[in-house]
Amino acid sequence: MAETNNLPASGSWPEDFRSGFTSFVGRPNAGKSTLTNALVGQKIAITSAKPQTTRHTIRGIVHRPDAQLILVDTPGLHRPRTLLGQRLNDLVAETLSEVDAIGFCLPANEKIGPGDRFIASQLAQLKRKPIVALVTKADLVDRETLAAQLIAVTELGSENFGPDGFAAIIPVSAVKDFQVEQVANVLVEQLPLGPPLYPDGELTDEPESVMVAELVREAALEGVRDELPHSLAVVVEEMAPREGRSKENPLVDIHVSLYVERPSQKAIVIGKGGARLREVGTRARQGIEKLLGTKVYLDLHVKVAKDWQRDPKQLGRLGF
Ligand SMILES: Nc1nc2c(ncn2[C@@H]2O[C@H](COP(=O)(O)OP(=O)(O)OP(=O)(O)O)[C@@H](O)[C@H]2O)c(=O)[nH]1
Ligand SMILES: [Mg+2]
Repeated sequence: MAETNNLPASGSWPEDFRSGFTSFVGRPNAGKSTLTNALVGQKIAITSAKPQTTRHTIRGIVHRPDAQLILVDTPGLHRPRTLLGQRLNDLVAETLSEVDAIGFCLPANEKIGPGDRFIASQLAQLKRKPIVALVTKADLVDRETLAAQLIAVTELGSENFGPDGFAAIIPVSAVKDFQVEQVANVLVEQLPLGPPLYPDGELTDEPESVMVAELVREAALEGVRDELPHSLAVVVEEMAPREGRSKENPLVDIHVSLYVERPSQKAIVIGKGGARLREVGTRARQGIEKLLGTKVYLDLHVKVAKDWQRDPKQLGRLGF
């Protein structure tokens, strides 16, 4: 939860200051994490073209003169097929019950489908919580398609949330920075009056080790196909400053394990003569050095954890 130190002194924020939590939900790949990053103004959540990229809730904090908006990015909601899928859905349900308002992400370039209706019906059970529809990826469609989608979303709203429907419907493009500010404005309107909950300047409460593991997973997802993305889990085993380095030239040693479900997948991740793993390491290291602001020695190991997505014991060990 929020840190108690470094918070602004009592009374140093305006009387009409608002603060609170909102969460983005939507099908896998709907653009939730990209929008979270755009609002926070920094990459705190990894994104990819593969569905089910996000696997845990990530808090991003938007600081404004009039408000502090805490965004909780969640894994995409879908009908679960594995124990991992079930755990992710449970996590989303728990998050939704705790936030002040919800942003329901519906991509502009995909017709509303059973997956969206499933989510709408789940949201309808949360009584009296403002739900804002965000029509994401608006840059990918022309005006007519966008207009048609806005009408379809309006209908989805009145079907599930009574005649008033959604609290608002906003088309947005996180990639083209179209209406991102407007999304923040509307979400802030839904928040209760209250003091800042996080210290000024803090953009996330994600531990560094988790961000590091996520950057490695993002790099490893790049360019792989089929079922592999779901089979991949990443754990930071050790992270420590190298001893004997000067203050001006520090180095952090990071040892990371990449878990896959089958030996054949291990071969894919490693690549011919280790070429693919080296590429993953290089790409991840760049992101990690930016995050930590120091040079990094990154050591990657690929291991097989047979069918971990379905195995409660292994899921626990991998942090789910
Ligand atoms: N053109 C365009 N692409 C976008 C936009 N927002 C997201 N994308 C792309 O859509 C894909 C999915 O984005 P994510 O933000 O990872 O989606 P997500 O909803 O967090 O996905 P999960 O975590 O898997 O549920 C990525 O390839 C993004 O680059 C947008 O506004 N415009
Ligand atoms: Mg995501």
